[in-house]
Amino acid sequence: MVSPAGTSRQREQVAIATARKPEEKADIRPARVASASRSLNPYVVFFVVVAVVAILAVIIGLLVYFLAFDQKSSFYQSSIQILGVRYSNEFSSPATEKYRTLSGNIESMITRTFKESDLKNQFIKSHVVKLRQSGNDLIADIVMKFTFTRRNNEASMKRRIESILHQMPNTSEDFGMTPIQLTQCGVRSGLITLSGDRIMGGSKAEEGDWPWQVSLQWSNSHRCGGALISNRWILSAAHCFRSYSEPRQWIATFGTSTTSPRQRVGVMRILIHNNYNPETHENDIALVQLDREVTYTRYIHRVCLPEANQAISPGSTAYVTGWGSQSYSGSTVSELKQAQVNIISNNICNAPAGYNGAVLPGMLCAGVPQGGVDACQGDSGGPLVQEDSRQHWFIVGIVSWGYQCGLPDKPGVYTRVTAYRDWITRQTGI
Ligand code: 4AZ
Repeated sequence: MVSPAGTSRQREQVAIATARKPEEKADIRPARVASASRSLNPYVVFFVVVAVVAILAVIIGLLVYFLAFDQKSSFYQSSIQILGVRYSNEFSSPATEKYRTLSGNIESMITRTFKESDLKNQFIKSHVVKLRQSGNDLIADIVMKFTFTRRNNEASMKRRIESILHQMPNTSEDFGMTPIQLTQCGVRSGLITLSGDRIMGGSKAEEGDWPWQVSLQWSNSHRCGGALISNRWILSAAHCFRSYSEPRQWIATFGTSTTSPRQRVGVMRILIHNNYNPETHENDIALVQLDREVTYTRYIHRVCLPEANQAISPGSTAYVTGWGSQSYSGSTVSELKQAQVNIISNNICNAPAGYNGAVLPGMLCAGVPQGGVDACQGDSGGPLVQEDSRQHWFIVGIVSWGYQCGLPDKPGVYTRVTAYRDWITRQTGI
């Protein structure tokens, strides 16, 4: 039996034991305090909190961006039958008044319908690409532009667009609708910042304003301009290739800078008009076939070709673009330039003080009465373009010749593209 007091030896042991206890406690306590302060290091805690907050912010930011702001443009093509309008030949060319009026009405009707629908915020615009005949009926091929966020499902958007189109008045069912890549000619994508400055000392062209402009380079140096008329063909001047007819030595570059172009494509074939006459400059036209298809972008795109019978009115505005010199015998420039000129009738251009009869029917004059605004050396082969009332750009001239540059009564002379429209079709099928 052990009494509470115990023996003296027991007491001694107890005394030793109790005497040791404070020491044991002293051993343990500092160790505990040390491990607690390591796990709660304020710097580590701060770092962890900041990292978690930053990761959460990035995740929330990405979610908001993808759900709300990551918009993309989509183009849809459809065909609608216009009820109550019979097809006639006057609808066959976009240049006719009837075509323009009806297209404008159809576009307004589509715009009104979508602006009153639940896609009013997504609808951007519509455009009639073609009016055509189906039996006695008139069919309008249309393209519509929408912006959707990426989370919008393509198939469901298509269904919503289709159902809205079906509600349109005076139209019959559409004939299937497909998302498309924009392939229209003569449409500009950049901001339109035209000015009337000359090429000689003139204004810099903005990216996307003249997306059909091509630089034709021989041994990697700019020689002539050209205009993209399809993803394989460039329209240019015959005189550019007179002494330089080997296609493999040529390349075509796209974009406004010749030193850092957006695309470079090799040349496969050069077709010079058989009746090109260097003395009279007659038939100064050539076609350049690329060795691969150029990729259309908002900065690289084809220009429209005019109809053979399309009227080019004297006095109307046109633009000429190129990397040519800014004074006669000057050097070419590396950034594309633009100049606004006016069409001059062949009669006026052939006056004795002018070219005195040297301007032939397959040619076209453009300039300004007082001179100073003109194409010049290095602009040759490049396009002279005009805009129609529906903001489509047509190539009406090819820079060909002139007496020096920018002199009064000596405007630029261009190959008249309408006169060669059928030749172009025969050579290219376009
Ligand atoms: C040339 O030599 C040239 N002013 C081009 C255009 C004009 C004159 C000369 C028109 O390439």
